[in-house]
Amino acid sequence: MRGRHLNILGGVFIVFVLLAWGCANNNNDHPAAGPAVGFVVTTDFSVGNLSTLTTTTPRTAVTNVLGSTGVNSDSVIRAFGNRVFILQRTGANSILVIDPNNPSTPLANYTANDPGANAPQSNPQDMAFVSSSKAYISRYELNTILIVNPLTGEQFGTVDLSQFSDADGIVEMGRMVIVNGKLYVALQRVDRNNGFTASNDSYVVVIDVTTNQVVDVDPNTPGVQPIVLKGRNPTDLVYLPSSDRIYLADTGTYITSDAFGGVEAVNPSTNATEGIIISDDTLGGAVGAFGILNETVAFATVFDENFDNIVVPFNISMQQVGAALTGIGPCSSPGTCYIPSLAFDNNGILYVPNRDVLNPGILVFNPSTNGKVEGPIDTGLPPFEIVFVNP
Ligand SMILES: [Ca+2]
Repeated sequence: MRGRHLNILGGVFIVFVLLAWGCANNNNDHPAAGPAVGFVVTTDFSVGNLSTLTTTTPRTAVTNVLGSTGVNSDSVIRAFGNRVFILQRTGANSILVIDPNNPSTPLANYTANDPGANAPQSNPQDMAFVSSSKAYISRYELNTILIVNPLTGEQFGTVDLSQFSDADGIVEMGRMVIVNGKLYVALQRVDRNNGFTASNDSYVVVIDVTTNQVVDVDPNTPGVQPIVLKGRNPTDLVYLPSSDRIYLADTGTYITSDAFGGVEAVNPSTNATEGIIISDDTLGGAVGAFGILNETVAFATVFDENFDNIVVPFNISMQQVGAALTGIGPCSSPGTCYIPSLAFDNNGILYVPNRDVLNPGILVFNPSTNGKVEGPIDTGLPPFEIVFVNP
């Protein structure tokens, strides 16, 4: 990817970068065996809604579950236990709590902003769940992580990360995961005064979920150190228990010839990065979102030379990349194929939300053959992100 796309796409590009945050493949994206149901947040970037999707052939969607109320057009979706959480980001700054057995009537809709009528917009990005009564919410416009009861929105204070900000004063926190009692938070540290460019080191900050204190990953150096990533601009993050590694999708600068993009591995047992294990050059372009099932079955969205998303399989053990999935395109016109996230259901089947302008819908792939099983499945508005829960 060349830097010229930054200029050509201008503000659209920035919106895409901000929207590209969400991805359903967190540590809770493949639930235990059972009749899982998919919950898809949809949007045309003007209005948003929720669809449900069955997970057995023929898969069928129930669209616009939230009726005329809908959701904020910039929303992502998470699941924990038997609840679904819709993070309404720019403009709404709130969390919608959904009962999978009665999704049309949300259980709660609470603010992700600080208390007070004049509190600034927080732009919630991700939730990490300690329990059904404690969760963390990362907030892109602030330097503090919010601690809440995820079901009610009761606030329990914040964790201040402002010491890790870059020159523009904001850390740009995004994806999070909890591993062995520690919360790992990706800080993009992009330069928001220059088009959100990845001109600084990006960090992963470690927080003890018992004390809510930042962990010093380098006690031999004065001060409190984060994990300094080798790559930049992490936009997705997945923890794999079998390898005990956190994998980060370093989108980098979109210029693949530099050293800042690809799949980076962090060891949570040592709180050290192992660097980029598969570069964006090898992937075929800047990486966007992950779907990682295990060390041999993994997929990434990649921006091709037209800034269209393709999906490539990769093998973490072998550090190899396979041929891009077929059956997704062709794009209706260059630059219109956008795949914001990837996810697996409880049977290890891959779901690809394809936002192509002419033919949007959920595409379903079997990772054992990489062949398309079904799709595009109409989700009403174009799909953005999907999670699976056992109602
Ligand atoms: Ca910044």
